[in-house]
Amino acid sequence: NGDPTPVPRVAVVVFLLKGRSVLLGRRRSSVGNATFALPGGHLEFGESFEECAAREVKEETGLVIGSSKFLTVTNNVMLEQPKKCHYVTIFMRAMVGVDAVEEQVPQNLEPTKCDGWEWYEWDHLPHPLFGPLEKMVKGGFDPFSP
Ligand code: 8DG
Ligand code: MG
Ligand code: MG
Repeated sequence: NGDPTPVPRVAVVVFLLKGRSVLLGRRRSSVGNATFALPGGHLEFGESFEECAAREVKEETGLVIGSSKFLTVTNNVMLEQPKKCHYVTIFMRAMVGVDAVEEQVPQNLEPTKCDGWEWYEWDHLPHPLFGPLEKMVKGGFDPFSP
């Protein structure tokens, strides 16, 4: 396509945990369309991972997270997508109802990018999951473990 030379980008995504559930939304995107993914987006110039996590969660779901912690990072080369891309993805974890306002309800603030946010039990995840997330789940990654 007519894009300039592609480069890897940095994404920050958030495992929002509530009990044994995690918040997922079905994507509307040229990358991972119709797959279930975490809230998150691109790291902006000058941001910390924590700032990016809080901003993206707020922009996409309206939820306010008090703080978040770094979990892991993965390298995601997605050349089979309609839009080829390469992301270094930072995974953060945050709780809702613990260090933030209790029982906040997620809103779908970007309906052109997402079908809506729902809590899913970790042991009964929906599918298909977005590739980078699928890879972690298959590898046995557990966002609940300390
Ligand atoms: P922005 O303009 O708000 O910064 O970007 P966005 O529209 O929110 O970007 P995004 O596609 O939601 O996230 C950026 C990239 O992060 C995405 O294209 C690929 C990577 N990514 C993963 N795993 C996940 C995930 O579980 N959820 C989200 N949202 N992005 C993910 O590698
Ligand atoms: Mg975003
Ligand atoms: Mg996003």
